[in-house]
Amino acid sequence: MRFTLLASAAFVALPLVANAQTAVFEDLDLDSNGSLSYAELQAEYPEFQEADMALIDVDENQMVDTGEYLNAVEGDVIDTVLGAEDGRGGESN
Ligand SMILES: [Ca+2]
Ligand SMILES: [Ca+2]
Repeated sequence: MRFTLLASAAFVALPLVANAQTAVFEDLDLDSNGSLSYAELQAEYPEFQEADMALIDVDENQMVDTGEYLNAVEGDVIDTVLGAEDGRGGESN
């Protein structure tokens, strides 16, 4: 019984991670237009530079859509750009 519960937890874990990231995306999307502008990213991550957009904005339309954001998260691009996984609500500086 215990093994069954563990296996079930493993199966639901991945979708939950994706859902959590999608929730973060929606949180960042201040005007709810389905994509993140540089201003919206910078509002959440003050250390985010305009040049960093090129690392995330794969199709170079100056907007980060859900797929680009999830790719950046999964590829640790966000972590690399921001220098920390937990970049939210930093009190330094
Ligand atoms: Ca937006
Ligand atoms: Ca884009």
